[in-house]
Amino acid sequence: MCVRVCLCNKMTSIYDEIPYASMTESPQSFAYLPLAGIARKVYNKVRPSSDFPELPQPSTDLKVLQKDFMKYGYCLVKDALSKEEIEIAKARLLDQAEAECVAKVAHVTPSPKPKNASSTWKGTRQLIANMPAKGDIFRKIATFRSNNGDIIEQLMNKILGRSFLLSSQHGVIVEEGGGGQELHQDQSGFPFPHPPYPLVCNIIYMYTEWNLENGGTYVVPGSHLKEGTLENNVDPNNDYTSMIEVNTGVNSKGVVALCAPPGTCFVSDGRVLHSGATRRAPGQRLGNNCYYCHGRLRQQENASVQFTALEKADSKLLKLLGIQPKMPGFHILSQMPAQHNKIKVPVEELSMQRPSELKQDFDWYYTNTAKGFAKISPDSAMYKGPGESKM
Ligand SMILES: O=C(O)CCC(=O)C(=O)O
Ligand SMILES: [Fe+2]
Repeated sequence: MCVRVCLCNKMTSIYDEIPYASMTESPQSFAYLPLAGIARKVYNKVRPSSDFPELPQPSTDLKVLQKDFMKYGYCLVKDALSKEEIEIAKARLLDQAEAECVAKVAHVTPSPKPKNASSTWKGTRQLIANMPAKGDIFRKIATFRSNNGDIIEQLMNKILGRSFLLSSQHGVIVEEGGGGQELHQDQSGFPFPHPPYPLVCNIIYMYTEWNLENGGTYVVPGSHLKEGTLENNVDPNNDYTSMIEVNTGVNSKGVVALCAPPGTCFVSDGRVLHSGATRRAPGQRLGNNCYYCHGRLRQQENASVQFTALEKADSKLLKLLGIQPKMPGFHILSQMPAQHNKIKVPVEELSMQRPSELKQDFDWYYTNTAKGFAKISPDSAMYKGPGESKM
């Protein structure tokens, strides 16, 4: 006789309810990785990566780059940008950034001002979003046509497979006192457990020198894998304070600030722990991020809504944006998205040389993004109230 049926009608089984939503929204997800405040706590202990000659050095040797990437979760490509490309990128970035501030469509995040702030202290980090629409040099970088772009593209094909996409491309300007972030994984939006390979790969192109004083990116070298294995190391149940402060094995360096000359790019495994670092020196840290994702994932910037300079994109860029099919089986993406036509005045290439452009009634003014930035940085962002667009 079946005891379970006779004794109680309330017997439960694992098949009674669908549990998956609660698994992704519970302490398994990003917000619950216990990393908040750690970057601040170790601020005075961070050492420059140049103290450790065994850590990745800028290289163009594909064998060295692969080995560094596997062991430390990142590698540094030497002369990713030529000297001439750096100057062009810097000039376009600074012009676009200033024009966005004057037009009040800028993404500026200020940090709280410390009591002993120097006279040059600005404490801001400005993000210049949707870069493929904002200059030839940025399109060149995103499509691996810069100086050593071919080496970077070979790495990318090995890391994410040939169908990878450009998830977002943005410029970053860090002023003295700005740029600090919490330690994170770039693929942290994905619920745990993660698969045993990176889902995303962020590349940071350095237009100025990266070092401890200049706000060189903080990295925990080797934090992506359990030492000597291909198993993921980052897990919500880890004790991160002791991992970063006690430090054993490949993680013995704790948090380091990347040191590398202008023109270098940092190619990172989406699982390695890192963060933007507070710039301690006067002046600006200039660069841009190209954040690529696996071809089966949703992109961070929705190209069909935000990438509006389509006529300037060649076939290679359209494929990276997911607008033209990159691999067989993706033909569904080959039509122009309807949403694209709804934007009337997009924020594209703006310049201080063309002041009349800055007075347009940008759709951006009516977005939730504008609402957020106008609140924290009203000098460089304006909100005109809810409109149709919700970027
Ligand atoms: O700006 C940096 O150095 C790092 C930025 C970063 O990690 C991010 O935006 O995800
Ligand atoms: Fe990041």
